[in-house]
Amino acid sequence: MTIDCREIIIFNTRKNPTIITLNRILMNPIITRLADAVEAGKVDRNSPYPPQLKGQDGADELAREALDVGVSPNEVLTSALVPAMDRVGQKFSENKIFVPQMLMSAKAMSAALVHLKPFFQSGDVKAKGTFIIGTVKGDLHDIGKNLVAMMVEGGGWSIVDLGVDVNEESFNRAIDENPGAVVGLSALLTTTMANMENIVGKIREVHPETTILVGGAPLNDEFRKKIGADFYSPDPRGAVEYLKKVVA
Ligand code: B1M
Repeated sequence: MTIDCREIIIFNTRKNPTIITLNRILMNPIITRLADAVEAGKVDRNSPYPPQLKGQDGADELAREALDVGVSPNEVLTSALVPAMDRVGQKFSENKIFVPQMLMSAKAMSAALVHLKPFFQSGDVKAKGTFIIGTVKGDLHDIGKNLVAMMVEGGGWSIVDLGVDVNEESFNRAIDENPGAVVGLSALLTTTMANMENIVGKIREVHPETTILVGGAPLNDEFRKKIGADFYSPDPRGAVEYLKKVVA
């Protein structure tokens, strides 16, 4: 059986999710090109890596182009950038790529995120409160943390971004300097989940009233309960929704 684009659109109206995804890819080849650029670690046209893509557009130009032709920022994120990083992680697990390649993909994703940032920021007055965020001690992964910060800022919060590899003293100092702030901790490694537990404990000792939100791929709600944090969100949207309830 052959399928052409029209048949795919007909399936699409019947809300078959697989076909909708296929349809999107067909309708927006830019999404596929962007995902490929991130997976290959091609940051921008001038970047020499990878040599086989020399002179071609990278994540920087392709993300801009995708938005310019009307692909929604959310689509750019969920259909191109996040799946590309998942494939990078998969290849790393299979020893098909190594840390330097993973780092180049992260740089490419960050270059694309620069273009998404204005769309995730509403321009609201930052009046809802202060959100302190950091990736916990021992952990250098910052893309998920940056996305959460971007979207929470878009939800009307002032952000204090402590960066990566953040210890308990830095979190507690930031709370001293921003009384009443909500704190968000990110961890991407199973090994740094233990550091997260320790940091939450130390924050609770010094600032027992602080609302603490945790997230990151290896976490779940059971772990959140075990370490005594207030909320676990698997994604930035959940964090934003929770924060709305905090100020309600
Ligand atoms: Co690393 N790494 N990495 N890495 N890396 C992972 C996480 C891994 C799963 C890859 C794999 O093996 N398949 C694996 C962890 C295994 C484990 O412990 N379970 C791994 C490893 C092993 C390592 C090293 C140990 C490798 C080594 O050196 N041998 C090393 C550790 C360094 C360190 O931190 N001390 C390492 C290093 C790196 C780079 C530096 C090269 C680079 C990070 C660069 C950077 O961040 N600037 C890197 C990358 C890029 C990855 C993968 C491929 C992609 C991570 C990412 O950015 N994803 C990752 C594999 C994967 O995730 N599939 C992998 C995209 C991002 C949007 O998703 O970060 O999950 P994520 O964030 C999500 C949610 O988790 C959530 O929202 C985000 C958006 O949906 N979220 C929150 C995150 N924080 C939140 C906080 C919240 C709420 C939601 O509230 C506060």
